[in-house]
Amino acid sequence: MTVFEGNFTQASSMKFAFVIGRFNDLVTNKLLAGAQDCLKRHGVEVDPDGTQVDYAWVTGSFEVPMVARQLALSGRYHAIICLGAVIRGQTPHFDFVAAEVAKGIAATSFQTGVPVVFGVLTTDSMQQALERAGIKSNLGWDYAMSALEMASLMPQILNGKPAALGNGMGNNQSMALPMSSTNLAEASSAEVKSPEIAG
Ligand code: INI
Repeated sequence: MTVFEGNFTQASSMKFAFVIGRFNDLVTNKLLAGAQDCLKRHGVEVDPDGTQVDYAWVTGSFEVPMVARQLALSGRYHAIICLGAVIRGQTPHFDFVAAEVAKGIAATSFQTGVPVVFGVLTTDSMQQALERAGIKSNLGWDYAMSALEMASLMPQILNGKPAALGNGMGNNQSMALPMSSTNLAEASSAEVKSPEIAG
């Protein structure tokens, strides 16, 4: 039988998109820097003027899934990395934003077949968020690693060929995109459910 496993060796032939929330950008800018560092050290040209990585800034985490979905439906990317920071305040607002962004990102990935990384911190304080965005470690790096691995895995699964036999590389040495015409059609016609509104 077959073992499918993502690797990190073909990053220079892949395309990625970031969706980044401006809300708490003290944190999200640091997550972005960590993720860019990881991609760069795996051979990805992260310059926005280059051909490998696009960047979409949105107002806050709540808006992230909508833009991630459109990017996924474009069929242009091997993986999409969503970055946000939802920090608990004095009201239940945190719970609504955190729940919707998590559900929305999961639905986007599930419906489109494009790996969409959940790089949204949900913390009780700014201190906790900063600790995870550079002070102690930078989870941005881990989110980029997840994108690289999943971007390598999905074409193998679609082609039914594990990496050793041919991992989505065509004759032109560019990595096959994960979005098949079938899941593109299904995803674009999928019912879009409105977020739940607090009663
Ligand atoms: N957006 C965040 O990304 N993080 C937060 O902590 C946050 N809080 O707590 O309010 C937040 N709110 C904004 C939200 O994402 C939307 O941008 C806004 O509601 C407009 O739709």
